[in-house]
Amino acid sequence: MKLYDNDFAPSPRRVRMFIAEKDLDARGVVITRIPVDIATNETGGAAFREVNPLGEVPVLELDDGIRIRESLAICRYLEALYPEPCLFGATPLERARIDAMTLELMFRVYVPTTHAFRHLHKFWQGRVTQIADYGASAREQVLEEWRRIDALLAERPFIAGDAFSMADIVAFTTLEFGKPSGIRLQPEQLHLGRWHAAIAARPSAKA
Ligand SMILES: N[C@@H](CCC(=O)N[C@@H](CS)C(=O)NCC(=O)O)C(=O)O
Repeated sequence: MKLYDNDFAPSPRRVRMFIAEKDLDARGVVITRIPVDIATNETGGAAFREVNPLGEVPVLELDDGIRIRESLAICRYLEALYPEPCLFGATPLERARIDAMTLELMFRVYVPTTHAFRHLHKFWQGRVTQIADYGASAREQVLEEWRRIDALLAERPFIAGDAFSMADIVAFTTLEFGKPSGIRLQPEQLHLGRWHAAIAARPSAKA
């Protein structure tokens, strides 16, 4: 398999963390990383649009040439092929809880974090129309969400319950991605801080 990838972007990082948690490299599953540059707009170029008409990474290409896009769909596919360790839940209730937290994080935290980055950071200057007030408002929304998640983590060790899951991967990569836009863990967020330190200590956090 091939993974169209980018070292700095959060969506392909979700897939790399997932692959690392499954230890697929050590298990002999060959997934060759193909770097795609966002900074030079390789993602928007004609060659990459052949791979993904949306111009986004990650894309997983199977050995027969079939391509799967969307990080969550790619992880679901790999979970079905390599069920252990289970990262999307083992029982119907676990699956529902993990899906609920994963989707909540994607819509309520990840998407506004991308808006803060696009509208506030110099990386996008001259490439998109930046509206600073909109970026600042998105950042406020995200900071409020992390305050809420801090409170939620007072009651459980991981984002979706007692076990590490896909929801932790989405949360961790999103929190890390917020840094360049001024979205950071606050010193008083002790539960979020404890959780972040635990996830950062996992070998997959380096992926
Ligand atoms: N929902 C998609 C989002 C993919 C996405 O937004 N990818 C970004 C990097 S995180 C990208 O490739 N951007 C290219 C660009 O903006 O030119 C997923 O989870 O795979």
